[in-house]
Amino acid sequence: MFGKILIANRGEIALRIQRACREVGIRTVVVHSEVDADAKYVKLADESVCIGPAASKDSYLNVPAIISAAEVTDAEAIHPGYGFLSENADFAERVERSGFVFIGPRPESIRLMGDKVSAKRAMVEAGVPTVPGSEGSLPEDPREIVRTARAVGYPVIIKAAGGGGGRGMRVVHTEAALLSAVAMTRQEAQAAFGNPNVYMEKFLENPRHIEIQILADQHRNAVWLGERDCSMQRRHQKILEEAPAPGIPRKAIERIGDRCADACRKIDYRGAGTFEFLYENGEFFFIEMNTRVQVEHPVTEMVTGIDIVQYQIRIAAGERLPLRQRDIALRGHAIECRINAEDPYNFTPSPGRITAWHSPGGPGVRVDSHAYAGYFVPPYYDSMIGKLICFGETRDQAIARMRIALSEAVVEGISTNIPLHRELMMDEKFVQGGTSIHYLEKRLAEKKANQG
Ligand code: MV4
Repeated sequence: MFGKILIANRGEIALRIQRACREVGIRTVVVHSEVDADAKYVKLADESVCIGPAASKDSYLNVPAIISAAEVTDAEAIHPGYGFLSENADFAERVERSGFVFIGPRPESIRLMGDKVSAKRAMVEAGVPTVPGSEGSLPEDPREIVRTARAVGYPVIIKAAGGGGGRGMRVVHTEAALLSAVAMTRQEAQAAFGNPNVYMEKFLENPRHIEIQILADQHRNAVWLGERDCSMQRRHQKILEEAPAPGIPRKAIERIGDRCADACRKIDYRGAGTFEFLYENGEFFFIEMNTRVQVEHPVTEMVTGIDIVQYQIRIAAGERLPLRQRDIALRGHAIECRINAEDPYNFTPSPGRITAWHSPGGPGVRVDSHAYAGYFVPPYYDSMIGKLICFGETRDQAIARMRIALSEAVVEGISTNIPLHRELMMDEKFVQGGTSIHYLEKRLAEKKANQG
């Protein structure tokens, strides 16, 4: 096992990774920007290295500075967390070439999944169901594009191969709008990702966003750890996630989970990963794979009892997964509310000094946060300041505990989205379960209209 790991991230996930390291007996180095120097999670690490000014590009994205920090502190491995460099294949490669272990998949896997066209092709080959659409990238020939769209059937969606997470896509409802939409998506894709390739899919009008968590080791062992329902989102930002997904037959989940684990073995995937699906009319359609630990991993940890971050480290160290699929049982229900420093209704960021902070507690309550009374939320990074996760034997119990936890939570000095979460926990459709990816935006629009 590693003696020392460098954490190339900040905030709650830097703290989460430290906790996993501490449990295994690994010393930690945290790298940080100038504005994060005094944060308590930096002080909690065994060592810390300032790697540059506040702007991410000068610090958390500064590859030479991060590698140097690993060299001077004698770290053996680098954990990238989520965001920042976590899905950058060139970074993973530079880490390994410099003699460190990248805690994540092989660079080849990151690259394969980073290109959404090659990711989809790999999934088709591995027997994972994908959204019907073009076979690979769209050709130049306009007649062929028109023919493909007719075969798929309108509405279609044009997506950039270099995109993902909602960037670089366009819905097309009619043949009249098709070719200009393809041209514009190509141009934007070239400008944003340096890759003009685009592909076409049938546009699913009202799906849910369901994802499968997997763990795979370096010895072709792979297991899936159940699913998460991440449909509650606004502008591609998830607000709340839960496990399991309400109302989806277990048999259907088991079938798709087994396909995902199989696919991992076929492509020799290593580490933690997430298969993203759209779910509509009882069917799953693969859209993308994330090759990192995700923000919402705790809900899976709560219902499986498995420490995903600890396994990321063990897998990177070459250990064999001691888990067999039949040993993985889901128990109860977990819900995660992302706590953001933002206006709860217009969503503008609300950085600043937290003057009062009270964390909720009690049975089944987990708070993953680096914040505290006196902490200054810097304006330079993502507005998420923590996650409140509640477990219950049933979904109703998880909701009941989340209501209580949200009523106990106190954050003063900045605005947070806690009031929105309190409302959602009382929302009839949410309590019923199974809302689509469009539910939250529709609900917010209705509320705004009613206010005049
Ligand atoms: C889609 C879709 C409907 N049909 N693909 C958005 C993010 C990216 N990961 C894929 N996305 C979508 N792809 C087809 N064929 C609708 C979305 C989508 C979405 C997906 C997941 C979560 C939230 C979303 C919000 C809007 C659109």
